Amino acid sequence: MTTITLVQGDITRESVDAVVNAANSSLLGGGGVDGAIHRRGGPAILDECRTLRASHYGKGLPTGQAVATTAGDLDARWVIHTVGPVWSASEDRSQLLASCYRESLRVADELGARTVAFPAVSTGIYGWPIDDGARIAVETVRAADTAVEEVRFVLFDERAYEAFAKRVG
Ligand code: AR6
Repeated sequence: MTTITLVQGDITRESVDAVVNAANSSLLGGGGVDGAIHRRGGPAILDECRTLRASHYGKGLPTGQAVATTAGDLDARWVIHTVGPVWSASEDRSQLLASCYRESLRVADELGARTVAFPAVSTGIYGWPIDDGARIAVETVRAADTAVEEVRFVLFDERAYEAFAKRVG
């Protein structure tokens, strides 16, 4: 049974087994959560991302998939990088967003992670509306078959926190 908890704050400050990064397919960094994780986690994370690009992910990590690296200086054992879809008003990409949560939990299970912190994937730079992003996140985690004991959603601002609180109930 997975417990869902909600926290408002900066995901890079959390103590968990695995922190999920809202990455892009290059795996080489960016803004938002991605920028914060690489800043606070230090260069070891980028080193492993470069190694992944040079081996399994020559074309980058596809949208909806997830891959783990060290967490560097973060208070965690692993960072699980996932690539959310860019929001589109004309095309339904919900399955890709759900896949980010499912695949991240699958990777967490492979690692043996029991506590996992997630940001609200795609709801920042990628433009996904927060209410719908929260719905997909919570529904997907609830439906997941995983040994992860705690999924902690770490929401940056009050609006995002409230959107998740409404879904978790
Ligand atoms: N801790 C927790 N949540 C945060 C933090 C933080 N430190 N910083 C931002 N958020 P985003 P995306 C919230 O933009 O939409 C990057 O350039 C933010 O308010 O980080 O998936 C990547 O390299 C929002 O609710 O990720 C990609 O190119 C949520 O986290 C692209 O952005 C996700 O916002 C990915 O865009």
